[in-house]
Amino acid sequence: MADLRSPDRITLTGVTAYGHHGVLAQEKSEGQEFSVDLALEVDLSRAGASDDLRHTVNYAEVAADAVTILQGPSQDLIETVATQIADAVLTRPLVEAVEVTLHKPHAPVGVPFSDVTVALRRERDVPVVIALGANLGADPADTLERAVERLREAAGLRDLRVSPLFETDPVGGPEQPDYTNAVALARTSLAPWRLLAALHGVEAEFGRTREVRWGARTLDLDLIQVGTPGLPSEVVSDDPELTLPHPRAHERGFVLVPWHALDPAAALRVGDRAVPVAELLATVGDEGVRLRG
Ligand code: A4P
Ligand code: MG
Repeated sequence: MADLRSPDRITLTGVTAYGHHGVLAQEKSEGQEFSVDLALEVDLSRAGASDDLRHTVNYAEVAADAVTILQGPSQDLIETVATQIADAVLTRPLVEAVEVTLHKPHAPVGVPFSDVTVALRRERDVPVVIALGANLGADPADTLERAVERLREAAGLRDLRVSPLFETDPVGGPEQPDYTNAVALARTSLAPWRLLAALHGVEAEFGRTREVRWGARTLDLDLIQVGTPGLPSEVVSDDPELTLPHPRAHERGFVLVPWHALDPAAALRVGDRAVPVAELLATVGDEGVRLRG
């Protein structure tokens, strides 16, 4: 598989706070100083071009989160504290991985020493829902099947599962052929923005081969949902370049029917509610959406 790790990093070293972590009663009652070093793997190319703080990770907020955990409820092990810090950093959607090094320089070691640390690396791992559609080219069903294979490779998707293919009446737009649609579920470590770029890359690969002949794109890959509604992994965005959840998914049979076929327990955020896809489907109906024979 292609190496999709971002080469860019934000590092923050020596974030210090007084905490009460340790196995001994004295450590819990009196406390001591802890410090943490963080290395965040974040693609910085967009922020580098836009000069916009929303396109990167605010390191002041990350530092504040780390201090809150260092000062927070007492844990016996610094392994636990380091893991809590990693989990908190990874709730930021642009962070694809984080290395945490936690220092406890005054630990009760019993011999002269200068420092003790634990270091760990954790990757982002969130569920994603992708809708696939095609209505041009010699064989749209074959396009979708090959596109799924490219997604696995080019977008670094794990645990990829794909719905059956459906033939669907076109919704909106000019007069055009029927679509073939499917929905894929997977897990990814990519930030949503980088996943969308990977989807566009796969679209372009398929578009290029058909462009001359048909003069139109043959493959549409939409990001429907990132994370689980209501959980810290959920990403909600009103950025027009990447709106999450997809603003039209909840009213589209050609997304809801394949999604429900693949995951009958799925839910989609609509406004401030996580609504079962089955419930949305009951409203929208499955007219114009036929399982491909
Ligand atoms: N964009 C913003 N949010 C997202 C997101 N969550 N996922 C931006 C993907 N893209 C998102 O999309 C245009 C721009 O939307 C992108 O540059 C991206 O930054 P596009 O895929 O290039 O263009 P599009 O698909 O023609 O536009 P749009 O508005 O996304 O159209 P839809 O809503 O995807 O509709 N009928 C049937 N039966 N089956 C279909 O699959 N598809 C469409 C296209 C219409 N009717 C259909 C079907
Ligand atoms: Mg689209």
